[in-house]
Amino acid sequence: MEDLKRLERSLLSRARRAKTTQDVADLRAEFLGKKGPLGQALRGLGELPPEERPKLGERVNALKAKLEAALDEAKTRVEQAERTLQLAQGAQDVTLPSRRVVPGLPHPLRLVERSIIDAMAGLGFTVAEGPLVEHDWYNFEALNFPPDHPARDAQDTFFIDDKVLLRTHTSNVQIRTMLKTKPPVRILAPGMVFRHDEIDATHTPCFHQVEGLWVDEKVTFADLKGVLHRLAASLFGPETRVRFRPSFFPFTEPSAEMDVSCVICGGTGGEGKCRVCKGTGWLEILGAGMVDPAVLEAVGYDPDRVQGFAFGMGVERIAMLRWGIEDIRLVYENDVRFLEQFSARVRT
Ligand code: 2U9
Repeated sequence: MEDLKRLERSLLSRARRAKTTQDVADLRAEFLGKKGPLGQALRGLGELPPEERPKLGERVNALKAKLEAALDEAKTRVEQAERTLQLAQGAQDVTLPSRRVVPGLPHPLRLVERSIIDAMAGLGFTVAEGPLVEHDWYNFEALNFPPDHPARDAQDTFFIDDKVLLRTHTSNVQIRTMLKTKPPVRILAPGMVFRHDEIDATHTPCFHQVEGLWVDEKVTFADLKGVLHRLAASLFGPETRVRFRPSFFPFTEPSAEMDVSCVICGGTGGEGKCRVCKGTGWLEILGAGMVDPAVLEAVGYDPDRVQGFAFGMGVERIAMLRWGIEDIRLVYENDVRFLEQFSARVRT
């Protein structure tokens, strides 16, 4: 017992004097290892008279626990000391100017999408979203596409299987919205769409659209013209003039294409030489029309009670016209020298 007391005092004092994590690890191996003093003491139990063995065994185990606790404490202490020393040696100069933070910028496509939404929000349009992977019914059938329409061909549309495809326009969003809401409906459907196109200066297989839909009891073609003229003025400036030409879409009747006076030559055609409008003075920016009664019927609306107009435009096309971008691929290459041109960087 006396030996154990002495052993305890000496080992605890050595633990207290440990200076490094290595010291603590060495002491742990020395004290608690098989060949250490405790192991020896336990082995020595056999030589004692049987009645003394339990008491001594208990003492040795208690000492073992005490040493473990002392070594844990020593470990925490030296680790903290080592960390303090490290910090002092490699002290940070907090007055050193930091590296310039380069803030992100909105992508030009986002800027166009945002300006369309902002212009239309003032007229009561809200934004709706829907799936990019869609069933044929929401993308074609409900929109009055006949079964043999060329857009329904694998040449033009990415099919996942017979009936599931990547949406070719955002019109599936208006269909889904009308199915779950009663009229009136006044929504914008911005988002990504997919068409099986060869890549060139004006086509990519994935592009963006903003479509709009306004259905109510008395929405007329005059409303369509007024709303879309306002949108054009918001996007291209208050002087912008518009004209409507007849067109055809399966989902609208009558249908029209809207042109704006050229953003570059102001509609003069630049003596027939304007590079952007090819001398015509006009730029086609969107398609529109009165929603076909067959489409209203497909979503359970009564075409004798409600009517409305819809429109659609390509976001890339608007961006290219607005900034005179000649090749759509630039918009997807993510070259910062290109992207930085579309809004003033916040200087830090
Ligand atoms: C519903 C009913 C009608 C959306 C419309 C257009 C005309 C149109 C093109 C513009 C350029 C597509 O990106 S583009 O190639 N879009 O010309 N889109 S009317 O009509 C709808 C939509 C939903 C329920």
